[in-house]
Amino acid sequence: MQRWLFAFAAWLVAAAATAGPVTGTLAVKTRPGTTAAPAVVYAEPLDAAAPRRPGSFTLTQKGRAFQPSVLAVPVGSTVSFPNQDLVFHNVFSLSAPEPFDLGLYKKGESKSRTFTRPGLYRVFCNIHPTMTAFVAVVPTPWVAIADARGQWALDLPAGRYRITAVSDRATPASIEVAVGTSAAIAPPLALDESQFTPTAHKNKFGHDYPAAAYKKP
Ligand SMILES: [Cu+2]
Repeated sequence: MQRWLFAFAAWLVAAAATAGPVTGTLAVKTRPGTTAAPAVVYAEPLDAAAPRRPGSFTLTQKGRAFQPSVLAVPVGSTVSFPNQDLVFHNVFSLSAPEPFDLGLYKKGESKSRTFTRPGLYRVFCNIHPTMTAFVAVVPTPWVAIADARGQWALDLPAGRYRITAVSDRATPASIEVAVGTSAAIAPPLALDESQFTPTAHKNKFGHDYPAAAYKKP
């Protein structure tokens, strides 16, 4: 019996180890003359709870921009926001479920935020309205950003998954996929950004930025 159990356990490990990457394509419908926003793709297991694997990530403030502009992290992760500019910056988000404000800070300083709940966070600076970032906090460790051609890949253990794509210009779209012990190709995903209208966001108090804030330095 014990030997059988051992053999079964070894098979499970082998199955997990040999499950190949799941790849797929994401098509994005855009408004004429625009390019698609970077899209986040993540996989949630359907037959078990997703393991919790938080990590440490960095979203730099440089050249009066957040770099990268899109970040995808597993829930529980900590994101640092170092200021590498000569001017002061602020970091805030009014997005549910956990809006936050890291205050004002200068070059060489960094503040961080631990995201304890999944959500799609639009991140801004209260001084510079052109600074925008999108942080997707997802309830699973399996997350990627699709490349410019819409290709994505996730290394998933065998099992069934819901795979979701989302960007800050489109509502999420999902498919389901069963992963065996070899590489798999997922059904195509599609996002519709065509209804997205760019609008000026509000400052951290919910007010318009002063006109002077939009002027180049
Ligand atoms: Cu700023």
